[in-house]
Amino acid sequence: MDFQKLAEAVVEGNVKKVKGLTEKLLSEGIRPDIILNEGLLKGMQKVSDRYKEKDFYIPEVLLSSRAMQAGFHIIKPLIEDNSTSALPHKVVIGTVAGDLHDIGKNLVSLMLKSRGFHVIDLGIDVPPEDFVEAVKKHQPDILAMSSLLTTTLAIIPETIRLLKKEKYRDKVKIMVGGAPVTKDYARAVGSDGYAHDAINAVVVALDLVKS
Ligand code: B1M
Repeated sequence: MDFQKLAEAVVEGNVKKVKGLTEKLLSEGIRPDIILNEGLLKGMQKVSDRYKEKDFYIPEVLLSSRAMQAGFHIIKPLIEDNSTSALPHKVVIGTVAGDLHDIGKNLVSLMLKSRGFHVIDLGIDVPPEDFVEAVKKHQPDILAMSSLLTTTLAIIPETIRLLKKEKYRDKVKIMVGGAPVTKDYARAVGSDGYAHDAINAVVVALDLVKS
């Protein structure tokens, strides 16, 4: 099974193999979003599990991330080209201040683009002031914040407070996610939506722009 081989190549951190298998699957007519979910993401999930079990350490994780990104870069333009851009909706997205994790945020961004959202990505380590400035400047339908560290979770309510202070809270829907974020936390801090993964993020975003 090539999906399994691709996931294994991500786990091995084998850039060459990941590129080769991604291209092979594409040449067989497999849809890029399926390659992403069934191969690259499955591999990254295994890496996360092995890291949790202390079977993998940061250097291995970084090698796997690099291999995953190599496949991701091949399919990214295809997913973006396929996007209908039929939705007039805008999303400003970023990883909160103090947090440098961007693999999950990039996937959420890509999946949103693939469904036609116009995504403005502020990158990593984004302070509340920059989120608020971006909301003022781009007037998005959704502000999407990703946090992977419990130590940076508080940036989410801080940003919401600043939006309120600047009288912009009711002009934008807020969606949050990332490993330590839960539905209860999302509700407690006053966000409008929570998604546990990139696929679900699209469902939640579509729901938010409807309401
Ligand atoms: Co770090 N790290 N890391 N790390 N890292 C975690 C997050 C950790 C859980 C590992 C652990 O200890 N078990 C832990 C956080 C503990 C905590 O606070 N609860 C941790 C730590 C502690 C750290 C450092 C502090 C380590 C250190 O230096 N001592 C340090 C912090 C640096 C910083 O940010 N200031 C650090 C550094 C790093 C690397 C740089 C080495 C690397 C990041 C590389 C990069 O992102 N460019 C890294 C990695 C890779 C991980 C793990 C192993 C994997 C994260 C990942 O990319 N997963 C992670 C362990 C784990 O999660 N089990 C860990 C794959 C990705 C597809 O999943 O990011 O969860 P994820 O995204 C998902 C969903 O969460 C969701 O959709 C995504 C796709 O399905 N989602 C959203 C994410 N954002 C969303 C936003 C949404 C909706 C859904 O709406 C807005």
